[in-house]
Amino acid sequence: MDSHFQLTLLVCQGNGTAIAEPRFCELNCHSEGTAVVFQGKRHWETPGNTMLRVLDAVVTVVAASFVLDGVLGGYGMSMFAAQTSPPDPCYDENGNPRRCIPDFVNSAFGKEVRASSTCGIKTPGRYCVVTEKDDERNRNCHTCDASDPRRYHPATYLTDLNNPHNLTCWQSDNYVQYPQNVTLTLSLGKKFEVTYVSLQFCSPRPESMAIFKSMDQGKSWVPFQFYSTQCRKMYNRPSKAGITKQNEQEAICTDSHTDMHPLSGGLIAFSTLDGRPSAHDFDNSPVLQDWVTATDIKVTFSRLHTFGDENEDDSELARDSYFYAVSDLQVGGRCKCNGHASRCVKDRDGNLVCECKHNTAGPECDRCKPFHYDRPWQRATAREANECVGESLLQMFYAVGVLIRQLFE
Ligand SMILES: [Ca+2]
Repeated sequence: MDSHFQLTLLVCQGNGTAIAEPRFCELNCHSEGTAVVFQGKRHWETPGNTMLRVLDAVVTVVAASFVLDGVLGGYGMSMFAAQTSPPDPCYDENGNPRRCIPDFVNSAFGKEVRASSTCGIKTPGRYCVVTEKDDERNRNCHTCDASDPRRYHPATYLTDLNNPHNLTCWQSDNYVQYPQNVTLTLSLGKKFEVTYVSLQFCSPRPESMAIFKSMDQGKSWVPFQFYSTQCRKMYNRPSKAGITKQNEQEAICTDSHTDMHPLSGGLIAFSTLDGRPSAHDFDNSPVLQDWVTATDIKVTFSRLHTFGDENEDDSELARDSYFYAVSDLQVGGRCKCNGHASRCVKDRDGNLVCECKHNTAGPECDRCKPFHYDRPWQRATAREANECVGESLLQMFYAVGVLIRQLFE
């Protein structure tokens, strides 16, 4: 069978619902009976009587035989031969399945981020930008106002097009200081394999912050990485703990990238596989495959850097100088399809799903399609496509279907 042809078997269940999507043949189920329509011609119909359930099964087999007839060289062949499509990355030039993966993308781009605090929403407010020149500190104050687009700093600015010449920054309320925090939460829409999470700051970088991930649409969260000048005190973790084969799925805390300088433009970039021993053998590391998998990302800003002047006489001016501001939040990775799809698409309900090949199914191609259970599902590797197979069952359907048709013709 040419593997370029997507074969869809139509099975009518006893309750009158069709499972599997019509493609080459249409199986209509209704309360009175069941019909097989192939290429616009009605080939078989069951009456509405007590034998319906039995006939459903017969019709199913006949439907399968019609479909297979076409695929295995019958009258459908000319139609299929005319359907030439561009090369599919999931199959080689000989039609053999091979591993395929979606493109690497910034999966945060254009997505909505929920910020627990954004300046100017409750009321227009002053904020002051600190600059330093020759040991002298200056504060230039502005207004953040949600009702004025020129003075607003909404969360949409976190994931808009990042133009280095015209930075757009999200900004929190002033002085949301420890133990209060500010969070940014982002849903990726489905499981992704995340390679990095990065933030470019318009304010100084936080003194302490954490990155979390969820694998269940935000129901539960696990830490990805901590940044703090005081790891033990803030997050009860040692600073720069080593990662071994035994704790590859643990978040670590580091004091790097926590300096208050630069006062603007600083970057924090967390690479999910960096320093993890099995990273070079990712194909064979279920632990790391799990570690990089996320449906949602949350960033928690736990503590602001200050110059220590927030409690002095002019503390109001100082406090208006301390806030979190970020120009770009990126989540670099690939739509997770387990090596069985080369792209993700929106389904009928608008949900992002893998376009599964290799006879697989599910949002992450994480199971075998119906009738392809001849061996257990497996993730594809660089060497093996590990496609789902079930041809023996199809051949059996075909043989039985032809036999039944001969009996009734
Ligand atoms: Ca921006």
